[in-house]
Amino acid sequence: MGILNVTPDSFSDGGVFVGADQALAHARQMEADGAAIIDVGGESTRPGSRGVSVDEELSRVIPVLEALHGEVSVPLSVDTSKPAVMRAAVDAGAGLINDVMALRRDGALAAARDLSVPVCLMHMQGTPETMQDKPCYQHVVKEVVTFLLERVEAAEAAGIERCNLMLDPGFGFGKTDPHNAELLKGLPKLVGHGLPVLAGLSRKSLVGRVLGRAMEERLAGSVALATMATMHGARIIRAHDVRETVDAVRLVNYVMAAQGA
Ligand code: 9MG
Repeated sequence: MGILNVTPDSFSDGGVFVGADQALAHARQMEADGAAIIDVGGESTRPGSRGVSVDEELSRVIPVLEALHGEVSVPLSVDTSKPAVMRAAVDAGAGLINDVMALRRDGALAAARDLSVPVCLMHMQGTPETMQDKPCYQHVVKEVVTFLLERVEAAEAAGIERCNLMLDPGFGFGKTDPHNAELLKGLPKLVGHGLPVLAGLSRKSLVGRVLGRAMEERLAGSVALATMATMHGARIIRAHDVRETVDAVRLVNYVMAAQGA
């Protein structure tokens, strides 16, 4: 899943891809590099960020989805937790919803049910503005798995088909570095519940803090973590550096599938 942030303050793109033309060029490059999904987001969810209004988010995301629709052949995903944005985005060509709030906003379950597209349910403790203040868990893996299974139950109760759900532990969303490490080691416990698991570790603070790397120096660390997530069963890797990440995932898959010579 290639990341296409269309926010002026985005986590690592710094607003470079804000215009629809630049967004299309970047999406085409990610597709050529092997992305199977392009995830378009108009609201930053980096630690400390504040939300934007529905109108602001719509004005960022919809022109980009319209520009991409029919021009790239891989499915488009919309990274949003707002029901109105979900509805308009699917209307504009998005075929997947990536919700960092796991459909907890009012009206989000109903929107996802009506739209009948696949949804990624992500775990987050707190909100982006405050989530890194004091993340706290007794058993991070158990708590994240329990939360996600409860969201699956809520989604199914609302009429969303189980086959349309995927799960994401939300690396960096209300987690310390040790929490993120535990979650990555414990990923098979989430994978074991049978739904596809998405992992997003690309350029995250974990890489920066552990290795002492600035944002633009996190490629090797991000690919290492993507490799580990794939080996632990993640089926979708959300990444900025698509070509390098796809190479790593393809090699893991090759080695895992190889039979004894
Ligand atoms: C929008 N966004 C930022 N980081 C993410 C992650 O790790 N997973 C998902 N699903 N979305 C993310």
